[in-house]
Amino acid sequence: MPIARPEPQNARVIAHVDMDCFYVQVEQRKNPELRGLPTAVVQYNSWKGGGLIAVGYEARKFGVKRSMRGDEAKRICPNIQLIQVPVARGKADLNLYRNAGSEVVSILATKGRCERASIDEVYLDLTDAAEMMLSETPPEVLDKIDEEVLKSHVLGLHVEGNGREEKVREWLHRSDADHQDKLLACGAIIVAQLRMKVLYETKFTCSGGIAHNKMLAKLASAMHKPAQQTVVPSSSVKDLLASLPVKKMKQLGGKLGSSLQTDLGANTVGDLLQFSKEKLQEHYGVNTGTWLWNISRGISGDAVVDRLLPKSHGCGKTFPGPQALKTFSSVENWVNQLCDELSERIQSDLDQNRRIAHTLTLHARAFKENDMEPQRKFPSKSCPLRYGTAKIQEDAVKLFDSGLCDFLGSQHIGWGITSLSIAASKISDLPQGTCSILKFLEGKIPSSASSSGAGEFHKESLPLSSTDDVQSTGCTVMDQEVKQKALASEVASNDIDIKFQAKPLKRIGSLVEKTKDVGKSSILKFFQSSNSSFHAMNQACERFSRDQASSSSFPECEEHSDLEQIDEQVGFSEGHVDIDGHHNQTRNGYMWGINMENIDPSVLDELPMEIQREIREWFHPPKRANTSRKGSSIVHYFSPVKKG
Ligand code: DCP
Repeated sequence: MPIARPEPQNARVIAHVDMDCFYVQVEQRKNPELRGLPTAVVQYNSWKGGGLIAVGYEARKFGVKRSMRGDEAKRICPNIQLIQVPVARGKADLNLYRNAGSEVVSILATKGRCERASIDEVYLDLTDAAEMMLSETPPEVLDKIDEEVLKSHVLGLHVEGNGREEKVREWLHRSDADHQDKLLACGAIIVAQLRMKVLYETKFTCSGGIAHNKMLAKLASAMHKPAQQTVVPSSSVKDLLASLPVKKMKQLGGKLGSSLQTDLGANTVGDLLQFSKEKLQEHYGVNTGTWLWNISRGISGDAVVDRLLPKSHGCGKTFPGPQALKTFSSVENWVNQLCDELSERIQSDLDQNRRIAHTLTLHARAFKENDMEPQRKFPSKSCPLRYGTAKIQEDAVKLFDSGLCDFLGSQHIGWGITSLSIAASKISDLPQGTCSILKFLEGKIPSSASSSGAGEFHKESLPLSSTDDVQSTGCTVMDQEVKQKALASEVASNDIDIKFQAKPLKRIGSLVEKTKDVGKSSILKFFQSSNSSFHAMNQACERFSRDQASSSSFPECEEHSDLEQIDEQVGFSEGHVDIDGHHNQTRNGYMWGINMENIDPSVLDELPMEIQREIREWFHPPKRANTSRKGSSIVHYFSPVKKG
């Protein structure tokens, strides 16, 4: 469901940058002989020449489209070069493209807040950079303006013949322009510079949209491709939306857009202008009605969220036509393969970025033979995510079983699976201190244990090291803006089951007991002794406070009708319930269901003062505590250098 957010009072400069025919460019950089040739990237599945997933602009001139298969593309463009996506584990391996996307993001992120919205697109908030340029070197005083800036398309600027660059130069130089337009002019210069830097450093071209909000910037970036940029001054918004088909607007591609067409007779976004806010609210509820009223006027207050990494990891595989999976063992085989990849990716996210995923979701498309209820969809299922490939596989198979049960209902008939995907979502940062304490505990484990058991412990127990709940940190992973492309499936669940975390910590305890010096350690005993304290400290370490904990051996499932709906839930987890079923209050002594006063002080006394202080701050944070500050004493104290 879209969220109605008013625009902030001060004008912003927002850019949307989208790579051009991205996978094709990546392949052309890898193999420069392909440059200039009509090229497309095809899926792993080679049926009818493989489905096209990216089409280069040279091939588009021949009418080749993404919806085609390779054979058809060859018919209309015989010289087309069809490149198959890299393959691993019997399916497409997108790492090459993901990494290429990261290269671009690291360049774009240098000028302002940057939100990676998909594998090949980002939003940038360039307000500060534009304001600074305006106060130091406003465009009107610039003698020389780069050609790339002059090639910009400025909506509403009427240009005939070849005079566009001159017109754009005049527009940029206008001293009588209002502050908003002057900011956009600065934005256009900054985006052109960034795009050139991307080209210079990565050899990739991209296109950009520059406007006062994300919605308009995204619309604009797609208007002139490849390797161009489009600016949307406020005065042009009305005309832009007047002709924009509702279905082209983000969030209106589905049922809501269809309802606008059939129930209100609104075919373009501009058509909505004729309806009062009250009328739209009456039809679609207060929030959606307000949002519709806003967007028809080009109003959208969505912020650019500071996020350079994906907000979830997903991988999937389709099994079209005769390839449909019809037995449990074939499904299990593929679920295992997907889990293997997912596990590798979340582990590397953890290692490289110190981020941890909390929720595992399985989604499938299925059919029944002689179906009596063809509308019934295979429900998406979620459960708390446990680290370790075998555990993810085990849980994913159970999620599938559960989904299939619901899908079949009481019917005992044949079935087939035409697509499977799994995703790890609800990703949050690992707090520095927590990780270091776990490392510290690990460091106390004798080396014989660490070569076998400790490795396992490390993997299994890492989910314990979660950070704050999303709301209390204002964590950015919950933002709504992610295109559902190859980067990730967007899924969420609120349930985190503490039982999954208990085992690894117990294992730490038993391993630790084997060591002489650590056996005495009361902080370690603390972890293993008191059950309630154990849970509490467990949560203190993890901050995994979530709705309910289940004691069954089967992961608590959540059902979602479709991934879009799941995405909408992200970021709206309500008040949390601790493991005892009590509502947690955030950032106080009871945050994790434990009162600091209940901890035997000697438990902490063994640790150096700075570490004690940091742990105490977890329970009694100072008013402006900054738990993620750099140079955390815990991190320094237990840094790997000291460990040995
Ligand atoms: N992609 C995919 N499957 C899809 C859509 C896209 O695998 N159904 C991949 C291939 C694309 C990349 O994501 O190269 C980016 O998708 P875009 O929609 O941005 O399209 P392109 O970058 O290919 O082309 P354009 O220049 O039109 O943006």
